[in-house]
Amino acid sequence: MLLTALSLVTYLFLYAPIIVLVALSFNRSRLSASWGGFTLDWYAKAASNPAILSSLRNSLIVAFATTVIASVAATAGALAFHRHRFRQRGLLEGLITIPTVAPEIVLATSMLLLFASAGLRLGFLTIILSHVAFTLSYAFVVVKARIAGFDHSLEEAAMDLGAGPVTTFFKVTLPAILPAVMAAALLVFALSIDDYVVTSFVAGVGATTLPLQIYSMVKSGISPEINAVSTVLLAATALLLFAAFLFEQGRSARTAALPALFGLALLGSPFVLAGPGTAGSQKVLNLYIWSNYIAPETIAKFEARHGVKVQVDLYDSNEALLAKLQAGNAGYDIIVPSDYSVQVLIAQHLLQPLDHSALPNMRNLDPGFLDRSYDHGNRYSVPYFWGTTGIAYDRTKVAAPVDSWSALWDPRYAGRVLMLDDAREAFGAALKLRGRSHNSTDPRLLEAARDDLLRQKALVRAYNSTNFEDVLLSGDVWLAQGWNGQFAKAMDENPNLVYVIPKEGSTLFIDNLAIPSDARNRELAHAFIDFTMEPEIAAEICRTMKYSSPNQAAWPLLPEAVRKHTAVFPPKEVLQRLELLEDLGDTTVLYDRLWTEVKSGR
Ligand code: N2P
Repeated sequence: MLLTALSLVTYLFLYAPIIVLVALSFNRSRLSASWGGFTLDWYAKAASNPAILSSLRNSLIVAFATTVIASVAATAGALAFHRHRFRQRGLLEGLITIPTVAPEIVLATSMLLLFASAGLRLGFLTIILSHVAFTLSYAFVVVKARIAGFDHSLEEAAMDLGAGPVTTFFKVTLPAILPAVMAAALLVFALSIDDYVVTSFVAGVGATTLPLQIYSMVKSGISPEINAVSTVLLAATALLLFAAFLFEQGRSARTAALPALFGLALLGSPFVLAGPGTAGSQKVLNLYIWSNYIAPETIAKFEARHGVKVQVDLYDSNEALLAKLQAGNAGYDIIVPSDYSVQVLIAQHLLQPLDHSALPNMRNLDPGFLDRSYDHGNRYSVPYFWGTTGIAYDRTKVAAPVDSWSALWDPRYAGRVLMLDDAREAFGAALKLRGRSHNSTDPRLLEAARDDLLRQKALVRAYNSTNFEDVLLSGDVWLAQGWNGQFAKAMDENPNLVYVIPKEGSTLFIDNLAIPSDARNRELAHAFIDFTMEPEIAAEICRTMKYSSPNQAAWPLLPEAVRKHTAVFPPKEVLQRLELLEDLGDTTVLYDRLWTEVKSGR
């Protein structure tokens, strides 16, 4: 009795999340909290989403290539071990299987390092190579187990009767071990199609696979569309693995192939639904930009005008951007570094000089944002957005008006505080509260700031630089450190939200468009930069994202509500309290270390 109950609970524990996911994929309501009736709409929507389709296509290309290479290699290897006795056989066999137990994150890091040092550009090739590397061992184990009982004398008999080695292989050996090879192939396919960790390291641009696409969509909120895609992926992998199991059990090829065919058909079905014309060989501009920094409609305008495709990848911190570029071969054509990161990238020769003659719309920019210390003469960068870091709070929940960073350390708000997941901004707040500059480099002072942040941690509900404004809107937190544009949007949704720049001062940021030194589409990149500086486009970008526009020709085109929004364009006296973050050189390492201590400490 007890045992039955325990097993029930265990199964529920294992499968409840999946059941919820599948159920929600059929939920008419967008909100996961309420059931709005049955619908297949989310499946239709997912099947007509070009980003999902192209990532699925990429995943299928990778999985097929990986399957062929890994199965052939694993079969050859397994046969070799089966046939020949040689010294160190046990050791060598062990070495092949180690990747099945090695931590995936280690495999991922080492592949990335290897590719970077070999100068390989990240893309399809690197994904396929890595997938082969980690699936090969699984395939080897499966084939080897199955051919253990394979009788060598059959091959000898065939040879004796005059068959050459090739004929013997195809007429005798292969048919005998085929079930094992099929089982291995299906396993490899299933492993490859849903891999995230390794792929995220070695993907580069233009080769986004389905799992990467799903994750990047989740970052901007879980939509039922994702539930639908995940359900399809889940069903397809389950069918493939079931087929692999049947092959391994030695069921007839027909029985075993059936679920496999169903699984593959499921993965192919979106293309049938979407009809022809989704594939294309257009030119692609690879844009790496902050999340919440450009609207799809703006991208669509550029694509239509130039007949190109813009592939957008998102990040949420300068450190993530720098890491990606420093790893090399990222393949982006345009990036959007903040002030101090422009300085770092120039020093490391990771940017290429801009051709000002291809950027006539630069004349629309407010000269106050040009020729700044991080890039004199704007040789490498042009301002795209500027903005502020501040605190937004819900005045129905936070009684006293907030005017200081100390509010984020106030025990009354325990569990209701959100901080940016950003070393420079979090330390910036702590340093300002101590009356010091957020560009301080004194180790003693920084350690004190770390202790402040550790103390604050008991009150912090979340560190979040992605959708901090949503967390505030949902009521999960009452006060949040964050960037002005997303807060300005949230304030339009909830008039009880207030945005303040603390009296101790805060960050002014200027985020810039720049072209990495290894960018391939130099000309198109310039066209894009110039496009964003057209008055109408700059106005659209500012109106939709609510970060502050450095484009003075766009200001008259902005709706009054945006022009007068104090969170978007702060008054002069507030501006005086702001300063830019600067590149701190060697001290950056110290910030990294202390920030890790804050995040991992208690
Ligand atoms: C957009 C973040 C604003 C950029 N999500 C801060 N430099």
